[in-house]
Amino acid sequence: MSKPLVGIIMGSDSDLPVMSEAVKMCEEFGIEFEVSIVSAHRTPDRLVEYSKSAVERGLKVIIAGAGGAAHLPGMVAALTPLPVIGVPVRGSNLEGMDSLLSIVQMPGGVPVATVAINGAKNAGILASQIIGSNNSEIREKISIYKEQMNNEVMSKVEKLDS
Ligand code: RP5
Repeated sequence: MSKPLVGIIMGSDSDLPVMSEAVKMCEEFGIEFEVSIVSAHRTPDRLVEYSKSAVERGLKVIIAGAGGAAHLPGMVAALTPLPVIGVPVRGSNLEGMDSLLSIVQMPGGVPVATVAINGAKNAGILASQIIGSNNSEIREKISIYKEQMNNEVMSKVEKLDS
């Protein structure tokens, strides 16, 4: 097994059902990844350690998901030069809007590529595309994935039109 290229982290194990969609996409494109719980508020020292060691451990992209006062993706982005993809996880009270706004509204200079509420699938695809920008085999898998999506929709169009 080679070293993980994508780090998939989340604030709580309660985020796992959502974040597992990112795991699935990394698996689909054959990308090595690691999954862990890192909480900005409950394990702040771990957050710093994880973010600061990410480059030397060989990670290329970090996907960070959190709900509520979702400070995890932004804090990771503040602590690493790697690209960070933020996943707002829908909590029980504010339908995920709290999480979305906590993640998306970053100050200039510290970007987090924010996907939709519970959009972990797209986070996994985007991370794969970033890895694929420097790897033709992965790029090819992404092209095939897009072609399959196109074909699925076109077969529905043809059925409706006939
Ligand atoms: C956030 O608080 C986590 O990312 C999670 O979405 C939310 C609730 O966490 P638990 O109370 O379920 O552990 O930090």
